[in-house]
Amino acid sequence: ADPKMNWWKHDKFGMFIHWGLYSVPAGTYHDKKIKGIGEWIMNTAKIPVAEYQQYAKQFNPDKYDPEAWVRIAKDAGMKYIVITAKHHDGFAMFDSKVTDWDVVDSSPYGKDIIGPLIAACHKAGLKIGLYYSQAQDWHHPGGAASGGHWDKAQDGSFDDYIDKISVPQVKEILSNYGGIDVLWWDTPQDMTRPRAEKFEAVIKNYPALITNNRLGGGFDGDTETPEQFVPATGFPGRNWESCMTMNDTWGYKSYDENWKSPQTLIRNLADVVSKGGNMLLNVGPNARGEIPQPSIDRLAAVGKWLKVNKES
Ligand code: FUL
Repeated sequence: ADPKMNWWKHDKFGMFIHWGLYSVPAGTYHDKKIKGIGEWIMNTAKIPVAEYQQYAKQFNPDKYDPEAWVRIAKDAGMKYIVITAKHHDGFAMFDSKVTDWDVVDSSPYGKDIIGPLIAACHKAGLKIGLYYSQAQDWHHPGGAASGGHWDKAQDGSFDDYIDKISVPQVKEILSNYGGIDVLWWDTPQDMTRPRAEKFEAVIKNYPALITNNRLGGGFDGDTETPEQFVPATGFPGRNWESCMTMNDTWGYKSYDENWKSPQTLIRNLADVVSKGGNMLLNVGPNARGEIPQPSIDRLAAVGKWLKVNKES
């Protein structure tokens, strides 16, 4: 057993946060409700890069209160948080030096989102992980896109994108703050071994860092990542973490009210833990920086159940 996994195996329950510019359209584009998960709206609706860029000008989360988020997680019995530092739309929620496509340079908010959440987690004794979309990037030229590019502005060399945007940004998020516990890769489209090795070379400098199995290029990482399900028999011999939504989207959609009941969420948590896994349960804050009330209510119910059953 790998000692760096000790806290993770003990802690079992974390909060996933999908937050980015997609919280501005919130599932609607040109007055049309766009089907599917909210953070994919740019791809699903084939929104041109220049048009999607306009959402940045509307991103000004006046209600963002990372300490309140951490309290909500803690009261739910969660011990760690994983937040999207950059999702597939390529928009960095931190101050990146290798692009202006980030919250500090391109939004009226003009401040780092990630740093204050890391600080709040550290202060409260929660572990913190960063999600980073290393392959898909629908903004920077050359970035991968599921289904292919739909705008000429996206064309370019994937290797240049890896070398000039993706790898440098991974270096940034790991070195800017310190104390990052998890790096959560996603959708390894076109990730060959030589490409993945460039990321491996960076994370080697962080021996305590836990990474998932989504880097690609044949690297297993530390954890399996069943998405939206509980594997019947777990993953014998592997650490694993089910990630799940409370409604039908990761990123905020204003009209998705298909909430799972607290009973279902508690049963899923017990199911996962009984099979030896972790649960990463998602919230999708809105563009003002609020976690939707139905999510808050459900997390409170889970926390109450854990307390009654003497969680420690
Ligand atoms: C998927 C992504 O494409 C979704 O947008 C979401 O982030 C989920 C957790 O992973 O593969």
